Amino acid sequence: MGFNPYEIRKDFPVLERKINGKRLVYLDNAATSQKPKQVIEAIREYYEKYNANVHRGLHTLSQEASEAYEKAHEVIAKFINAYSWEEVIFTSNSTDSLNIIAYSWGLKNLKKGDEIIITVMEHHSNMLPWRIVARLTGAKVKYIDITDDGLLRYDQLEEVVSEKTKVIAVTLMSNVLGTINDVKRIAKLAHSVGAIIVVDGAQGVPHLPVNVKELEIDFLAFSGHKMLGPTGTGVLWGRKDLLEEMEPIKVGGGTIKDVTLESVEWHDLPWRFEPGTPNIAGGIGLAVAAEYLMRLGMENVREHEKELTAYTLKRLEELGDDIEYYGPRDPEQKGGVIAFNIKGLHHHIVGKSLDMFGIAVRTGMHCAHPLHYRLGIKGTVRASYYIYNVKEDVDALIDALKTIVKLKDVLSSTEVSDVCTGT
Ligand code: C6P
Repeated sequence: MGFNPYEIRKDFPVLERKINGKRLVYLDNAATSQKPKQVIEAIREYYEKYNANVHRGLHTLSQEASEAYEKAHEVIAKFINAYSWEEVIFTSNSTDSLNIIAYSWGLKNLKKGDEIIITVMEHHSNMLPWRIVARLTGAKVKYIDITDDGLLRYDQLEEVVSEKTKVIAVTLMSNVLGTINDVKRIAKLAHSVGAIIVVDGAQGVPHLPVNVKELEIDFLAFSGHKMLGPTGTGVLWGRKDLLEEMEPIKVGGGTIKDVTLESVEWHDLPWRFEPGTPNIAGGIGLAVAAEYLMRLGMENVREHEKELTAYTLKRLEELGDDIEYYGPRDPEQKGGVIAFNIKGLHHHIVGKSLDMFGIAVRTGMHCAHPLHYRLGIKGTVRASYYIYNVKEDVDALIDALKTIVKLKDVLSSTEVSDVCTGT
């Protein structure tokens, strides 16, 4: 399959929808992506033809479901170039994966005096678990700042890393700034002091080619639902030697080889970390999503989004002083995530107004409150791209923003509470 976003769009039934009488322009991909008909069909087929529990039955349906579910792990291993499918653990989302790493690895390996390094651009899901584990173990959390351009302060990171550092937890790509972090460089730094690196790939994995061997990282978390897969799917990848040393924190059915009243023998990888009946349909759907992306080629996905980002940044200039945007200006250093504000208008008012034009964006603090406080702002409007977005979507966004700017006086008198009840 060559990379043609206009052809790709045909696989996404939801894109045919009209919102407020306008063509749907879906620019909320960083929150969750749309699903192609191939994924929807795979889930439907599972439920219609071989729905059964996995690893718990000798009957045909259970065997078929188990085989498809196991194969799904192999597909994901291929997608990120893991050493083995046994290192691929299916979870419910990135948050779940990051919590498992922080608790399972952290509680066993951290103690008073140790240091955990994270960055101010982290999503709460790669910040709060570490803070709790630090509190439980007596370890200390240290934060790395960003530059005015929204890039990671590598100089500060190099200063802070020491023999006390036991883990560096960092996002591959910021869900607000779009900043792509050099995790290979950070991995080298971590390993130079005997620490591990945990990479939050929630935004990076769906949009960039990711090769865990090449990056030389230790753990990677990502969400299936942000990469064309079903909601309720996520992945935790970890180096086998590290996973083998870890105790599962969520235990019960499926996690054991044997249990007596006195002892327990954990199951092989990855099952020891997949307690209870898993999201079988979700896992099967996720593998189809990964296959779809592999057919497109992740280099092509990245290239396409880079073009859209460069085009957006250029066109945003037409809004002059009315717009303020955050994060790197160079599309080489940035994924397809553009967070901005229209001066004098609350972000929620802008977001709700864009919806009137059929344009779906996210507004608020995007589960990255400390980053917004660091930027000195209370929220942003965020447009984020994926494989089915086209230049016409960017044009629709810019045209709508121009109209919104023209209507600024009227819109600024709207009560924010009339359009939004949350943050
Ligand atoms: N960010 C956004 O709109 P979950 O929700 O568990 O699938 O992913 C959590 C997560 C972790 N790290 C990063 C960098 C993320 O962007 C996200 C999810 C969504 O920005 C929903 S808050």
